[in-house]
Amino acid sequence: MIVNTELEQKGNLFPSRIIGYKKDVDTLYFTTKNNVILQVTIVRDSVIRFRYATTGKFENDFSYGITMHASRGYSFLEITEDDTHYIIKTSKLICKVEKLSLQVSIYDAIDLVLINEDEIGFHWEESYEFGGDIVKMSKISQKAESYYGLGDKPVDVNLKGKRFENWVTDSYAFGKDTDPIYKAIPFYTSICNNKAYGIFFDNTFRTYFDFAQERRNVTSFWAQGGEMDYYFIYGPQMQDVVANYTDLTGKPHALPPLWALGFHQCKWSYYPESNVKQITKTFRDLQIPCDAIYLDIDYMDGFRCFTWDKNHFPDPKRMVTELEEEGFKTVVIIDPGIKIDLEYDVFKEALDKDYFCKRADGPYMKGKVWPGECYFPDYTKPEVREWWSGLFQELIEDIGVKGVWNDMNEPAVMDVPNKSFPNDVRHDYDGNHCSHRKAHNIYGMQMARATYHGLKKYAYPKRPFVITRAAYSGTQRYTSTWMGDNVATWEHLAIANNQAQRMAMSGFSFAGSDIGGFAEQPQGELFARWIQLGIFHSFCRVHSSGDHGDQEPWVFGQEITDIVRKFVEIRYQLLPYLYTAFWKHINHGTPILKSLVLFDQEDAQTHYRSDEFVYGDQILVCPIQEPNAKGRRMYVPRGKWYNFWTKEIIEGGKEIWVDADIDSMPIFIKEGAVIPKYPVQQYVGEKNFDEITLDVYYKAGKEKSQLYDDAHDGYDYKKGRYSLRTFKLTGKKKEFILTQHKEGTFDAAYSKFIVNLHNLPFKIASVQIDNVEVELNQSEKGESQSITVDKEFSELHLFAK
Ligand code: MIG
Repeated sequence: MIVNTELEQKGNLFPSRIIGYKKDVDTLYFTTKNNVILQVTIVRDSVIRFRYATTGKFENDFSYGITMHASRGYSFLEITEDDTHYIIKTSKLICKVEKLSLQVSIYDAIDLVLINEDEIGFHWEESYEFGGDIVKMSKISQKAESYYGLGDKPVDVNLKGKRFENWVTDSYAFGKDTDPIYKAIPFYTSICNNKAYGIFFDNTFRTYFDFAQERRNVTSFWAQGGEMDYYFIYGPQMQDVVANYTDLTGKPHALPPLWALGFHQCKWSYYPESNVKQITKTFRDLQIPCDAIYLDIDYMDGFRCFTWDKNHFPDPKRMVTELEEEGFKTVVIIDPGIKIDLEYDVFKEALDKDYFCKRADGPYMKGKVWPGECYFPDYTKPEVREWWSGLFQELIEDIGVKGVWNDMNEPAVMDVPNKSFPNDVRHDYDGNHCSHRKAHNIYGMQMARATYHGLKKYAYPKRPFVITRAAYSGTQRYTSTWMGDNVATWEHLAIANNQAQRMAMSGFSFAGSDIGGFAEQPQGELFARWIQLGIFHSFCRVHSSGDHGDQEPWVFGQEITDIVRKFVEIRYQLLPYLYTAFWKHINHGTPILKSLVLFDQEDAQTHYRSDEFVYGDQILVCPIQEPNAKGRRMYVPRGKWYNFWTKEIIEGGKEIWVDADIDSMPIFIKEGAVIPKYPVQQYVGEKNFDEITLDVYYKAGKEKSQLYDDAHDGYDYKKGRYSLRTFKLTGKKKEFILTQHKEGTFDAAYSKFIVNLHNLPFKIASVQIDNVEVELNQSEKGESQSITVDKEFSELHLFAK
């Protein structure tokens, strides 16, 4: 047992020895002599929840982070005890609880290797000011241990040696290492000795994480209130840790409509209507694909939510309909602050129904935002969320707006030092009444949730699309997100790259940055390089503050315009690949972007790589993050990869130089991959094409690829109206086989396959489709051969002479 007098002197309290033990099905309770209770719940064989009470009693068990759909159940559970410990065994883990100190250590149940152990473990400090405790946990950090996750932190991928704070904050023009910023995702993954585990500290108060910063051998996390309540998630693969965390906190409730994965154009602000129309027309004139146009706060009447400035937008419904006819979806911003104005029906109704947040002693929470003095709905109250959802009826059902963008929901308040509500503001917290200290980090999440339910209802039978700025763990169930107010600098391009990767490994895959930078004006070169990165983020939107000049693809001259078009076209061609990755994400919790460490944790070289990432499962990307570059050095993970442009094959596991002039970037395709491609369209659904391209990257051996498809909107896919094609490739010296297994009842418009075969080691002499010899319908291009299969097939068999 550790007796730490120094810590005691600082006012810390510690559990004493265990005097009671009780088991209730999947939950164990250990009670100490000084009335501390440790509750251990076996969620799954590899997921254990630890929860501590210091007063002999737990709070009501309620969480916004954990989804009701989380998987539960284990295959094995055995509890034994010896002189010093209680020993809990599942099929994956052994957890020992020390009788004298309540300290926990966790081992792999199969090879008995220690995965994680408490240093001091749980301890706390009583909070005189607010009551309750400051709850703390300290764990041993092993020498080679690395740490990843925590959402949007603008730092390199590996968190070791750093300390962080989680408190969602409006952070205009944040920079590298600014902390905290917009999101609070108190979840990290650790890797040590090739075993990965994760910790999700489900506490919505201001939380802190220290990854061996203060003390080299200790990692700790603590919160300014609430309970020590964390989930230990074992891999040993990082991919499984992230998937299990995503299972706990939830996957997106539905696939996004495919248009939401297209290219989006935004600015603060496009108005009046003629300006909006001129922007959308230029996209079509220049043939740069685009699916969505955004209206920022100036579309409203005096920034009153759910109103329109009729001078600038005389007939919103007509405009939205006309935009839709040109293939543009309209997305509008909605902020939480409601203007104090008794003539304004939204304000009046919320006031009458008592929906606004109040201070501790009863006055309303008044704060200044864009509309001037505002009150703020308490989205933590179910009735208020229900009301808020209802407000979207006209916008969505009648006017035809397709997406809603929730901003300022940290909540941001202007002209006050802490940029937000004061601590004493009261919240319903779904019946668990509390102060803003507890509700702050989930306020924006609950707003986005209410918005999502409104859109879901009124967009039906179409799918909703929501974007939020503030988020807590679990927000990914309802909405996409962006990184907030970044800056048009090269450093910010690298930050955006890191943030998107980090969000993906934190369970939030539907994310992207303001392409080109929000504050300040990018040079054409920076804009082009940012587009190149942005097409590989699931949310792909250009946005800027607009006060430094224009930021549309064509404002930087012909050369840049052509480069932007070229890359946006690649995004549109790869839409079926991205859609498939999204499908894997919502079904299996697989992150859409994979940092190299997540892709191949066994290779220690990947543990500190920040720039390169794998998009989906098979495309390796590395953005150029410096001016005047003709290429860059990058690490290629193990295995063989094709250069996307030259089709040259590279053996990975090493750093290489890659040429990439301004019109190119390093992109590699995994050997054996079958990459599906749609034809270029100016917007999703523009063309009703009858053929799809399969880019096949030959491999001597076997490889599996998948292609998911459905109607691209609506919910029929949930009833089986989807198609999941599994391709299995077998490459031999003089023979090549591609089998296709199709699942689901959806029939796509295409039934023709253009199969491009890269690096096939022989010249095709004959072709069999489903065991029947067919006439050779073939063309050649450099090293690549191409054949067209004009029907659905189960097996394509190619032979050399
Ligand atoms: O105080 O609505 O991050 O994307 O354009 C600024 C205006 C408010 C901040 C958002 C930004 C948006 C801007 N908003």
